[in-house]
Amino acid sequence: MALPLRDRISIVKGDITGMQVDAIVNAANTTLLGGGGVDGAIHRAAGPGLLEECRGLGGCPTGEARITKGYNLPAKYVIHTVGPVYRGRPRDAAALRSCYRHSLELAARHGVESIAFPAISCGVYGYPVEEACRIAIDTCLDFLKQDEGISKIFFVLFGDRELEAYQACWKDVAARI
Ligand code: AR6
Repeated sequence: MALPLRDRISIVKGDITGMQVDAIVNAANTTLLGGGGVDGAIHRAAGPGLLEECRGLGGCPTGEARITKGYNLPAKYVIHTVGPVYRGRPRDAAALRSCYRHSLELAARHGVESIAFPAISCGVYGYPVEEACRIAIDTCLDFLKQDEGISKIFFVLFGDRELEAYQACWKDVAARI
């Protein structure tokens, strides 16, 4: 039987590249050819095979997701998604929601049971973490309600500010489920 909904989401501090999960999500750009932030960290830890496979994907539009193998990472897969550059428009929120949904759909199609997300768009792309984490948590929770294949979602936060924002939001949401 599936875990209760509230036990299927965990918020942790750390480096996503070390996560022992079936899939980690990369906050990439539309080229999928690497960059700074979490994207750089994932490519460094995975090794050159990841960039090689990414070259064959031909990029990815904002709000969509693509899957590759994990190479030298503990995770079997990397799901690359492209978050919006934040400009405060309603379509930024829609694009961010779409990143989480597409990543989860792709994960489910590959039999992923555990998945870890970074704070997509909350670094270079400038999305305010207090707004982004609400979208992340709500979208993931909605997905878990209708899909029992993914048993566990981790939100892996690098900085204290992001961690505190996610924890506060999760406390609020979890009290109502
Ligand atoms: N583990 C977990 N989180 C991390 C790690 C890590 N190892 N490193 C950074 N973060 P960003 P974006 C956090 O800028 O805003 C890249 O160059 C970081 O503290 O990585 O979606 C891409 O190629 C922040 O909270 O991604 C794109 O061009 C969060 O990850 C662009 O940046 C996301 O920050 C994408 O920008």
